[in-house]
Amino acid sequence: MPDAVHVGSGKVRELYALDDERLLLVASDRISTFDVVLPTEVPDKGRVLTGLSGFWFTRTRSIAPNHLLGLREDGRSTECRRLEMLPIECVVRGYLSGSGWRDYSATGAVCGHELPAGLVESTRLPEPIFTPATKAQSGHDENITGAQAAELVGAELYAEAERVCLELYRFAREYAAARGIVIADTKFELGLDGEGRLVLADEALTPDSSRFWPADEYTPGGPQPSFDKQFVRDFCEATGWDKTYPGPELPEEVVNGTRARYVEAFERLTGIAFDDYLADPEVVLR
Ligand code: Q0N
Repeated sequence: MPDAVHVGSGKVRELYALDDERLLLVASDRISTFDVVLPTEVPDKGRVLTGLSGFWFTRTRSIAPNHLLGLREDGRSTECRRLEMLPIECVVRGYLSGSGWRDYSATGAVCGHELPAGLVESTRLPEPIFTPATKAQSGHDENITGAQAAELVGAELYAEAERVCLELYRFAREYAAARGIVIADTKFELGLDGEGRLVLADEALTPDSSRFWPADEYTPGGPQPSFDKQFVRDFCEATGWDKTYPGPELPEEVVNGTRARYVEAFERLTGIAFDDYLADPEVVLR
């Protein structure tokens, strides 16, 4: 891409500057598990995530403005507005899992939210909670309290971020539940535009930025299978891999099964055939 300057890298995405006001967010087919990017790609994974984000951006515009300007023909590239990003990860949890479950088990609270005693892993919380985290440059994001997050971004902006993120999550989880997918939790990235408005950025409400669980298998009291990555996790566990770099190559049947799960999540949530998305990515924006 001769006209785009590379400005950032995530584990599976790349960010390019198109000009002073516009960025290009490109989702690769790379997949990570246990925090390691594997040497084998899952074909079309980046397109599924890009299409799903575009779908949600279009349907949540009345809750919050977002950075999306358009999708490219390749189906994996989002043209977006360049924002001033907030220095916090905006996590919403509707279920007790991952670091939320670990923190609750150790302290009875998650990011300062005191929860009832005796909750089991993966339980649905009485109300979704906003649990901000710091953006770690390398390694793991660290959960912080609302008070700490408010110090980083200011009390007014923090309160607005919490309100918007809870509303986005509630909307998406209800939508997804009706289509057989539990969105257990999700991470949003917010930024400010030139007028100081809070804007939803990055990818949103995808299986990479959220925990998706198959609703028909939901059983509180332990960890839940991942809607998208369970074949990968099971395979990796069975190899005896120590979960440090490099990870194992994935066999064809694991790649194919995983690709099918990503496509299934896309089709269930959007109601759009994935082939129709490939033919014209902007179908998700209508
Ligand atoms: C931005 N990140 C974090 C891609 C994902 N619209 C924007 N304006 C300014 N900055 C950003 C966005 C967006 N989206 C978001 N970093 C910069 C996630 N990145 C990490 C690199 O790969």
